[in-house]
Amino acid sequence: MNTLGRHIVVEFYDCPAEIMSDVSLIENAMLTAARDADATVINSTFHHFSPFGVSGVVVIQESHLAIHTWPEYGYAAVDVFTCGETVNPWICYKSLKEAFQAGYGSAVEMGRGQMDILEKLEDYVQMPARHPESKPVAYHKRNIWYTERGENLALSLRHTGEILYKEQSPYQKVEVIDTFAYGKMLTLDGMVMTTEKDEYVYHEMITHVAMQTHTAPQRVLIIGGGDGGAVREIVRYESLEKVVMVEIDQLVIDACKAHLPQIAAAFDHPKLELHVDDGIEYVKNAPDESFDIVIIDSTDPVGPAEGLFTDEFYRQVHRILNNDGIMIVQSESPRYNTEVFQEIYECFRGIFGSDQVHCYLISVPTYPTGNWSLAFCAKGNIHPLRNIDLNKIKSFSEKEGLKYYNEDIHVAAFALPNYVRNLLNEKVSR
Ligand code: SPD
Repeated sequence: MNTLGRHIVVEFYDCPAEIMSDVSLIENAMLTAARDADATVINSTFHHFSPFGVSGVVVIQESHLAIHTWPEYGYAAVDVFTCGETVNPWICYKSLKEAFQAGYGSAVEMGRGQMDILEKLEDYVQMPARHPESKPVAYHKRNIWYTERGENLALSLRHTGEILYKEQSPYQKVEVIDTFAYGKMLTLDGMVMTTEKDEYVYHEMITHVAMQTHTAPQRVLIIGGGDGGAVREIVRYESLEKVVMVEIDQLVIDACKAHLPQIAAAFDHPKLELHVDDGIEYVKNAPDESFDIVIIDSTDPVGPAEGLFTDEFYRQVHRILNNDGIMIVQSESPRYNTEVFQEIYECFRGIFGSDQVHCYLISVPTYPTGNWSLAFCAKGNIHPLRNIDLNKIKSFSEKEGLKYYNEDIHVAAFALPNYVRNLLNEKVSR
């Protein structure tokens, strides 16, 4: 066949799901396939669409290799297009079938650009050659993206392609990847939990707002928070007698100790009592009025954290709080998780009383929409804006060298835009 190029359209079936969702492995396999066929790689772009598959393209001097995977079906759709005499696309087919451990594969070949019917444009003399044989390629630019994908919105971060930690625990998939914009990042079941560069916003705000409002917190309980960021903030307080942390997943702790040591910085602190256990059970069995502050630093309400977003659980937390106790809950995004957001505030009010529940906002760029909320629920009459000493907060923030929390932020965080007030049906009474 006398054609400009050869295009093979390939199906790979029965591939292991772990391979079909491993963006680094797939990128490497595609690059190896290109090189096996003696193609010259120009660049590559790969995306991992967590929780689904991988898509990517390797641009070669002789055209391209492209892939889309469906891990849930063990399936990959691949196409390999090569121009010129030197590169045989079937070498790529063989190489990829092996790398993907495909049970079976099939392919059809099309000749592209039938020379018999193509006519060279006489007046197009300036056009550069499509694939100048001799031009050396200086470098191969990798472009690998991690994407947390929701139903209608996705957040992508470019990363190095090195997966620093990847384990399936009995509860979830735990990964640490190295992103260019936000440093090392912990993900659980494909959802971003924390990153080196913006973690301080969340961890300072989930802890200090309550710690500064309470007069002298001595006993603090953290449910979840396995990365250690909340503990690191709590142990800054001299009044603290003990902080109990109950994290269900040992692998989250291991991954963070190994790869995010500046977040997991206080696991050896003498005031920390660490339980690798189910937080729901721990709270159910804890004595009445045994904590000053309880912090629910959970994942989103899917998977192991689902039971933490229930009326029954919050009632138990209310029971174990001292009379002037405070519960802080990561309460999702009012913009993104609107339904859950409304439901849990309704629930908090039913348990703590309408005037005892206050929503405050933080800005976490690596969470969907960046617009995140925390709930301040007081068992007694403590109020996050009336019971604070701004000078004390100022000097604490300065002494500790905090990066986000200060006396102005404490107050400003409780200012809610109208759309959030409306979601909460908030009657403004300050
Ligand atoms: N969608 C992300 C919500 C994550 C909240 N918890 C993060 C844990 C950080 N310690």
